[in-house]
Amino acid sequence: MTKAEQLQTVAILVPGDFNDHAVDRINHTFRPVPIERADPSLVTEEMRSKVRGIASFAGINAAMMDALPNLELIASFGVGYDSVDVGHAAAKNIMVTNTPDVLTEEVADTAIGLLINTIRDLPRAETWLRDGSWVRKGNYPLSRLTLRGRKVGIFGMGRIGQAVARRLEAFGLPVAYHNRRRVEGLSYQYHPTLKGLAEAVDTLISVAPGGASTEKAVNAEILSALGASGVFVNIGRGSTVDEAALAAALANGTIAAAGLDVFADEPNVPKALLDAPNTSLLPHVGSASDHTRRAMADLCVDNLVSWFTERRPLTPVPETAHVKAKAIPGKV
Ligand code: NAP
Ligand code: 8YV
Repeated sequence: MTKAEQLQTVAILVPGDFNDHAVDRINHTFRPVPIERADPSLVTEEMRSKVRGIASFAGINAAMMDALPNLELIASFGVGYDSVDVGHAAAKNIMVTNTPDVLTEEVADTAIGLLINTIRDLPRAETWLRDGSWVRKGNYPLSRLTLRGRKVGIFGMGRIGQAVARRLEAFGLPVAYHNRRRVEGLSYQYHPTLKGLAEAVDTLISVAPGGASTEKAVNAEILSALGASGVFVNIGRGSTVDEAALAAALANGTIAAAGLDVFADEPNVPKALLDAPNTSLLPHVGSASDHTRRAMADLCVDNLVSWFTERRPLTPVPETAHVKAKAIPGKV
């Protein structure tokens, strides 16, 4: 058998409604195994004995990994992988890959769009034009807020955070940041605590990953430190925010406005945030262009191809970078 013929025998589980381009490539390269969702109760005996890889948007928990004893690789679609139990994967010698870099500039563009929508009220101004208010009532009211004179803090100065910061430099705005560690070679002001950052700026952009270490990190104390002219933008993960505290801060004037692309329980958005006049909301579209989703799909599938031909991943997550592929005699 040629390598390509051998690859067509490798069973890859594809939960739910996956990216079309990724599905196309998996169908042509591997033996695709669709499943309604990543739920161990839906795993058949056939899947249990055959599946060696998963390509997934969705979270993969420990029970799902345990239901697939021959699982070698989880190729996660997206850079954030908080919904995959990577600790369990590492303990079971299962490799996890993600799709960094190829989406960085797109997500940074979206963050800037959301920031401007939030501050200058552009979505509501467009509605004013479209619903005839411009003709009936006259000019749209002046925006209460402006980007001019703002100081911006970035929570999560990684790949995307730095791409956002580069854009803000071009806007003439000073940038500071908080990470657990200072980033070598960056001249932006570093704050060792999120509270210190929030006190020093009036505009906080979160690009931090989800997970235990950031759970509800943006809470009432941080919002109060941001202050009454404060604007909060979240393009990272919804779990990093205490949404009840955010809704209260928006309602009582603790901060001025918020722009959110991500939510704690997607696609459900708390009514208080939907109803607030000072929010700008997007349905998790940070990377959602054909161009960028295709690049993510290619990297997701290239990880599968590399693992099952070269026996190494292209973009492993740090927690499983040490995992080595087992040699399977006579097989890819
Ligand atoms: P990255 O390069 O790994 O950057 C993450 C940054 O967050 C790092 O600088 C890291 O620095 C910091 N960080 C991590 N845990 C922290 C903690 N507990 N406290 C403070 N800082 C912490 O990742 P990226 O490629 O920029 O992506 C960032 C996140 O954006 C993803 O994980 C994902 O959740 C989100 N995202 C959203 C969309 C969207 O559509 N809205 C699209 C893509 C990505 P330290 O390790 O030094 O703390
Ligand atoms: C995707 C994202 O929408 O990469 C991420 O972490 O949040 C987005 O790019 C998501 O991963 C699709 O599943």
